[in-house]
Amino acid sequence: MSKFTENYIANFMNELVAKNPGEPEFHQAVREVLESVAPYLETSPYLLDQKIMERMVEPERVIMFRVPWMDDKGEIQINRGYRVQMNSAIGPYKGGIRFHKSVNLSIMKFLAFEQVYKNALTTLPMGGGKGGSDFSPRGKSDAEVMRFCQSFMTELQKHIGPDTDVPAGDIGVGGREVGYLFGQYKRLRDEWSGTLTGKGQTWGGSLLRPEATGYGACYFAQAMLATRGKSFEGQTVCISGSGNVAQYAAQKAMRLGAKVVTLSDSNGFIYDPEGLDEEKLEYVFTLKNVLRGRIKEYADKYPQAQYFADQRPWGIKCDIAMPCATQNEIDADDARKLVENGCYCVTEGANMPTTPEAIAIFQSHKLLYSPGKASNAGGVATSGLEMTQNSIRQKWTREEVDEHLHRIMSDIHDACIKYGTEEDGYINYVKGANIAGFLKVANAMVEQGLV
Ligand code: NDP
Ligand code: 2IT
Repeated sequence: MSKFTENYIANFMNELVAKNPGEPEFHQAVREVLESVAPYLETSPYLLDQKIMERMVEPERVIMFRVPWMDDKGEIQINRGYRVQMNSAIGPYKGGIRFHKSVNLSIMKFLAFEQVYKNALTTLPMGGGKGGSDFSPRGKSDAEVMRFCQSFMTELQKHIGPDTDVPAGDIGVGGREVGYLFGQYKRLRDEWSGTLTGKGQTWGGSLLRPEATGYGACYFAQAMLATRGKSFEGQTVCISGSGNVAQYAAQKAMRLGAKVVTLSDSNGFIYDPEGLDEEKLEYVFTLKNVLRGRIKEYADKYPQAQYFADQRPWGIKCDIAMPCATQNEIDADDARKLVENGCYCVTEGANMPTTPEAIAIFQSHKLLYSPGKASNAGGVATSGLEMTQNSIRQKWTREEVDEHLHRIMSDIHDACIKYGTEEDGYINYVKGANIAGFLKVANAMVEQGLV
């Protein structure tokens, strides 16, 4: 790295931290992009003069609002709602909504920032945004979740629309929540439009949207593995999380011939040395999506599996790791364990699950390592396909959607190779994804003038 680039990054980060204090996740996400993009900027004084990176880290708009609701006991509850509309250069703001007790402005901004580059990589015309609340649906009744969603949407609906901003799911927001949010939106606006994605199959949802993030991550992993003449066949896979992304990553990896041996939640993980099969996975779907239970119960049902409380799955020997739970869930110690145990491919289903120190370990050991903004883009891409279907008032078949999804993941992989291949032939997927996403958005911003 040249002295110029080093100074540029240092000054940029000092200003960013001073201007956005107390937002460590946002700082982390920006630094990662900046480290990829700054050397490129040095060769492009025009983009430097245009202050494109400085503009990109300033959200176009941040909406923060009170969400009052009443619980089943008649007690008043107050949560905080957010929508960060980060960048609309290449299309309407697009990105999920997260309901989790840890949600704060830093997490919203890091997710919205990553979403801008991810959406650009999908090849579809979508800008980047993210929203959510510090409300946790866990342990709440359906009626409480509905009342919360209705209160949340009563405010949010003022700021979104099919050509303005199109939210979807993320942690804590699945089919049930999208349903309640959409119902309230439709009632207040008196319009039926594709303003949310991840909708139900009978009311505008795209086939394969529930599966898309996990499946897309596996398609991306297939492309990564193919660069080394490998495939999922016969490989042992560790997956974290047991929600939407983890469930479908497990299903696809398994169907591609892999042995999936772990799943987790925020209380611990299960290790099934025999691997998941269709029946066990069906149980996980029911346990998590219908009974809303905990992954611990898997080990009660299948005694050959072990449950490890308060631990993450990265100490289990595997060939391929797919973090599909949350940010910063693989730290340097976890990374060292994975490398020591022979893991050679890490494909992120979650957003920013690997700390910078852990990424450095993977890359120095030349692992196949892909950042979420590349490998989990299948979810938002299929949301984009849902928007298209809603606009043209059609519903595509599963095969049609799957074909688009395959093509998009393969195009993202090609973009990573184009911008991320290093002199020794190693594909730096972080660099490739960041530069490819950045260039598309940067050029659109330049062409649209100083807005
Ligand atoms: P879900 O709510 O369906 O599942 C989340 C899973 O992760 C649960 O098993 C949850 O366990 C676990 N988890 C959540 N927070 C933590 C935590 N702090 N520590 C440990 N485990 C945790 O969410 P999704 O599957 O949709 O999302 C998972 C990841 O994928 C997130 O990073 C999300 O941003 C990303 N993503 C999601 C997409 C989508 O289409 N849904 C698209 C692209 C990325 P518990 O029940 O204990 O909370
Ligand atoms: O992080 C993500 O890409 C998502 N949560 C999906 C967003 C979307 O609009 O489908």
